[in-house]
Amino acid sequence: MGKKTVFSGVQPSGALTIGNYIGAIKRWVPLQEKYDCYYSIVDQHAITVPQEAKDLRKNTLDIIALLMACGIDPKKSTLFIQSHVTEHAELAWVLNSITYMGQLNRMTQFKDKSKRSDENLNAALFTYPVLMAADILLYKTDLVPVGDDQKQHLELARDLAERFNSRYSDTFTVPEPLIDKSGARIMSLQDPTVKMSKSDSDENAYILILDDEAAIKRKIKRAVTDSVGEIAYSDDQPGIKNLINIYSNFSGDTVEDIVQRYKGRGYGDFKKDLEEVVVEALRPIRESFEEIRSDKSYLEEVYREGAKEASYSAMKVLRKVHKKIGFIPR
Ligand code: AQP
Repeated sequence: MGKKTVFSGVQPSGALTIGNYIGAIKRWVPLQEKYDCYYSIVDQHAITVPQEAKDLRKNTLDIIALLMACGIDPKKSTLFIQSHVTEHAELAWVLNSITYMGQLNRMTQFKDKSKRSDENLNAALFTYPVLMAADILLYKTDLVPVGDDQKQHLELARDLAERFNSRYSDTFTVPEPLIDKSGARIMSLQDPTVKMSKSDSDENAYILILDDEAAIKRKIKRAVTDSVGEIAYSDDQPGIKNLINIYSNFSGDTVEDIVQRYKGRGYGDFKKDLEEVVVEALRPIRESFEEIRSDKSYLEEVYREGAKEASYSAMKVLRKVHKKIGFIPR
């Protein structure tokens, strides 16, 4: 039995936040030891909301370097840019033909995002989950590390795989979610009822993985808390709860230990220590990022090699799909 396959992606729709780090990248690193991992910078997903070309270019390259700085090793995993592997868009088209409009209408992320950007509403935002299904199914993915927000999309990928398999015979692996019980959802520092998002218009709402020391400290100081004045891990204090989650994830200390340690102490004390914890945890990542990002030819080699590897697997699956649906082989 070979290793199981894992697929996950991150959108270059901005610079990555500590939410992306805690909820995704940090989890991806240990998976490399056990699974055959495909990690993609999903630029085709990013254009479902308007992007400036120069920013998209920069974010894509930054993210490749950042993933490596966080511990994604291109020798262990296949690290690639989605648009370099044309099979993603090709399979998405085929999958579109077996996706019901009603299914896409029910997607909560579409409903949320369409509310946010009314005038820019485009068809790609609507069919985004179909492209995501293609991303996953192209590599015969067994496991997809998903957060709560992506569960519905993975369900669609499973549904489309099963529908195709029963219509045309066994072709796709039906993927399973890889749920991490410890991974907390990191919330906005300005409104702890919504998730921390890299495309938030308020830069105080998020901490970027590459923020410098001064920015990290400033943002933590300004983070919204409450008037209770007690460090407790409670849904009634969502701001403090979120900061405890961040503390715990970066320090490795348990929530219980943290709450115990700060019993009877004020928010100022806690925030000051949190600043140090975050600054020190991100420092080595930022230093390693600078080194990798400055070596343009190495970066190129990594994403070209990654695309070659990914294409090799993707092509085999796509060929099979085309044959089954009756397309004439090239
Ligand atoms: N706040 C978060 N807490 C925990 N996990 C998070 N992720 C994102 N934000 C948080 C996880 O990061 C992975 C990559 O996400 P993505 O870039 O594909 O898009 P996203 O989930 O839509 O992230 P953003 O930052 O909110 O991007 P924008 O603002 O462009 O929409 C995913 O596994 C996600 O769960």
